[in-house]
Amino acid sequence: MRMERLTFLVLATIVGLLSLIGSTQAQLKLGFYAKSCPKAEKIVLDFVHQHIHNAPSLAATFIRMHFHDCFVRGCDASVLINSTSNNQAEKDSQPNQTLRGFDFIDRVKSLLEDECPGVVSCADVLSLIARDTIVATGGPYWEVPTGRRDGVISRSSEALNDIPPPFGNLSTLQRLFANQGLDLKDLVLLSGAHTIGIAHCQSFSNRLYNFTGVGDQDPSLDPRYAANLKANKCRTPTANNKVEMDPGSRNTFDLSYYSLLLKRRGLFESDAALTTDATTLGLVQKLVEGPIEEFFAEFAASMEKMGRIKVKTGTEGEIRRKCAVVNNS
Ligand code: HEM
Ligand SMILES: *[C@@H]1O[C@H](CO)[C@@H](O)[C@H](O)[C@H]1NC(C)=O
Ligand SMILES: *[C@@H]1O[C@H](CO)[C@@H](O)[C@H](O)[C@H]1NC(C)=O
Ligand SMILES: *[C@@H]1O[C@H](CO)[C@@H](O)[C@H](O)[C@H]1NC(C)=O
Ligand SMILES: CC(=O)N[C@H]1CO[C@H](CO)[C@@H](O)[C@@H]1O
Repeated sequence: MRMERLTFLVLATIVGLLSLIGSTQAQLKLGFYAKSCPKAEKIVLDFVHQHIHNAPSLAATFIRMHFHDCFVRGCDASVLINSTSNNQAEKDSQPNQTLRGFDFIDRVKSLLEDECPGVVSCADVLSLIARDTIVATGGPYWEVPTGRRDGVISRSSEALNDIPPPFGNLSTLQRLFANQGLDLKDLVLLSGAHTIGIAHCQSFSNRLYNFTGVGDQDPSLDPRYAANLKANKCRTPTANNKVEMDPGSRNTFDLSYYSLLLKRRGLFESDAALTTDATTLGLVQKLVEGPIEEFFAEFAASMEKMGRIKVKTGTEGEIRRKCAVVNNS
């Protein structure tokens, strides 16, 4: 009897200790702030509803920013950190040159600091803003479980290594996505975000003017479309105007990005790459057939997966007071 009780106590203690260890490796969960800051998610959503109509094009920049954040050191708001005299941050790396909307995030964060100081992470704020602005502009909904914590490190060189370049071929894209635990299906679905927003000529002008270094054009780009770009927005190799990635429907989250790919009108080599492999081409062809609800549902699943990349939880990282600077800096 005694022996049994002792065994029970020992076992109970072990189970208790294990769950303690488990809690430091906490998971994201829906409504993480329900007790610690019950209004948090509503504050974000209300701000988005009040302000996004002034600048609906920000929805595109926020979903892109969320992607760039998650691909470098996980979704930890490292993309929001300013450079300092002795550190060049992700923000100041080549792939981030055209990110904007940082003040929008700062304003939401300061409302949250007023409500519950030091509770809501910048990483969660960015994840929620990305989702809420896309939904508010007519795009798909996805779940955003919360509980991410903020990183304290942000290096420009890592952004350059980890963020896929527009000139990447399929194997490069596959490798960079696999580094984040994402597969070819995620690649095809998440690239679908290029159904909204703009690019600058510099992101693809090599395809128009000097594809292999002999003044040639990328043969995988529809020559009529290339001619049109060269006659209008991208008149010289150094022109840097904005071009709609999905002409005529840059504000509408729809299937036209995928139909453009099949017409060889994807703007980047990375877009065109999705039709160079049987698996990804098959996925594109299936998505194009619709219905759009199917794309939205699958996109949502991939976004939620992306939002979980290498997140810091529990006692890792910190809750930054200002998103642009680490605490105690
Ligand atoms: C597959 C690899 C990807 C590559 C190589 C890539 C590359 C790029 C480039 C070069 C631009 C244009 C930047 C400029 O010239 O201003 C861009 C824009 C954009 N990207 Fe991607 N991207 C990729 C995946 C994604 C993903 C996963 C998302 C989001 C889920 C995304 C969302 C966007 C959006 C919304 C824009 C428009 C931004 C705006 O209007 O300001 N991209 N991307
Ligand atoms: C893809 O690009 C990488 C890096 O530029 C290159 O090493 C590789 O050979 C390319 N793969 C294919 C199949 O073209
Ligand atoms: C095309 O690229 C080659 C090799 O990089 C370079 O020498 C040449 O000056 C470029 N031509 C133009 C028109 O940019
Ligand atoms: C971060 O940098 C931006 C742009 O230089 C600046 O406007 C902002 O005030 C900085 N934020 C902080 C908290 O230092
Ligand atoms: C938004 C932002 O900080 N963009 C910077 C990205 O990096 C370049 C340098 O490569 C800076 O000039 C931009 O200001």
